Amino acid sequence: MMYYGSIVNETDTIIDEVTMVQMPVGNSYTGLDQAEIFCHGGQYVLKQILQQIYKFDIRPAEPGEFTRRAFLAGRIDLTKAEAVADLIASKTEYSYRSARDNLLGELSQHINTLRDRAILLLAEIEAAIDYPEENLDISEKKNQLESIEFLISSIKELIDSYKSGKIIKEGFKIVIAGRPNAGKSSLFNLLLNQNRAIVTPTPGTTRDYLTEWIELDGHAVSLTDTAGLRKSVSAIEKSGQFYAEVEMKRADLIIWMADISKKSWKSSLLYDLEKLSKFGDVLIVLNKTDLANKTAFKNISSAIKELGIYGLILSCKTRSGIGKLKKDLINSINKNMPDLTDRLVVTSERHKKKLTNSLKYLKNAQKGIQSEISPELIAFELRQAVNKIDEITGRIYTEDILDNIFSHFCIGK
Ligand SMILES: Nc1nc2c(ncn2[C@@H]2O[C@H](COP(=O)(O)OP(=O)(O)OP(=O)(O)O)[C@@H](O)[C@H]2O)c(=O)[nH]1
Ligand SMILES: [Mg+2]
Repeated sequence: MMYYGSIVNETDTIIDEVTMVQMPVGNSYTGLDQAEIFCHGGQYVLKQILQQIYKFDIRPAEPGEFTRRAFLAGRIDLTKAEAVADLIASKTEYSYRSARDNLLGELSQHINTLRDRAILLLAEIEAAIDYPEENLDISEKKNQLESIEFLISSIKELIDSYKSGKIIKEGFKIVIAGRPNAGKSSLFNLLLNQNRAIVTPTPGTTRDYLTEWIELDGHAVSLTDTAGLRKSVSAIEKSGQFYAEVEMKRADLIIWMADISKKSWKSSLLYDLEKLSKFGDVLIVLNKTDLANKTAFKNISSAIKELGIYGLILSCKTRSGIGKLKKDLINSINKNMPDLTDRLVVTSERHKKKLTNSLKYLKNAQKGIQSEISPELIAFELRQAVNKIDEITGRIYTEDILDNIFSHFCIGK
């Protein structure tokens, strides 16, 4: 019910004309008795109304407290509460869709189905504890193994989906790296369509790393320009290089740029390729090809063959190769993002951790069933697996878990 009226101070002077809505237990966001006042915006009006309200036993909400109360009142489970924050933070169609689906309960439904299955199995195994004289027959053992295999593969599938889930939530991370002066900042600016990073002919221009968001084919991409990597440099540059390597480790894809106008580019690249093997996906880009004449160009092609690499030929100066580069980047993103239309994707690192823990216990239980160890021990492992699942939906929680989750919310949510 919406009411119209005024808010008055202690001397009955009207502070503001307002509307107010009252939401009873069970019909509010928090699930508790709740009221909302709609006053005119403006700092001073708000301050005066709050002053009146604080005279009662009322205080401002902590970050995420409304959602936390909704969880504690049993209106939503923890995955739905977390989805509220994800929905607010979502930047792209994909991240919006996955947050919305989780808010509507897709993840909790799926998790609860798995939980029911695990509880059923647990009950069967516990029954064997009560009747130790009865031996497990072969078909029972087969059924139990089938159940646990189903649970293991379902949970593995969820864990695997986090690779795409992380990209959905945090964007696809591309890091441009290479030796000094290779043209990294030039490429960064080109992809950004903006002169964001300083470009000069002096090697070692970029000292810090720079990150900006771009959109490629509807995907949110975070693009990072880094300091050139080389030996014997100043302390500032060394620090820049340290962060360059940290960023490279976190990248979903590294664009490694080589400057083919340097005489020794081939041997340098050969050396660098070995160092790059410890990182994930790398796209080798051969830059400054505008400086190569016909013979030099042939040499590049034969060098690519010799090194056994896929080298993208580029000139930041003439922009030749940029279209191809963008296509390659989009392919690389799509490779990491399978068709998500009808798939459940885990986007939360917390959920992934709990699932990984649960999987560990399920595997122990599986071994236990296979080797027919005492049912008490199998039941113990299985119960632990269920507990970990319950921590995802919040059937089991501690104040610490809640503090951690809700501290990331903003005030008023
Ligand atoms: N001819 C030619 N020059 C280029 C090309 N790309 C970059 N340059 C020039 O190469 C120099 C270095 O370019 P940057 O983009 O600053 O290189 P960087 O890799 O960021 O260098 P550091 O930050 O020092 O590691 C500048 O003078 C650029 O104008 C290219 O495709 N062709
Ligand atoms: Mg630079």
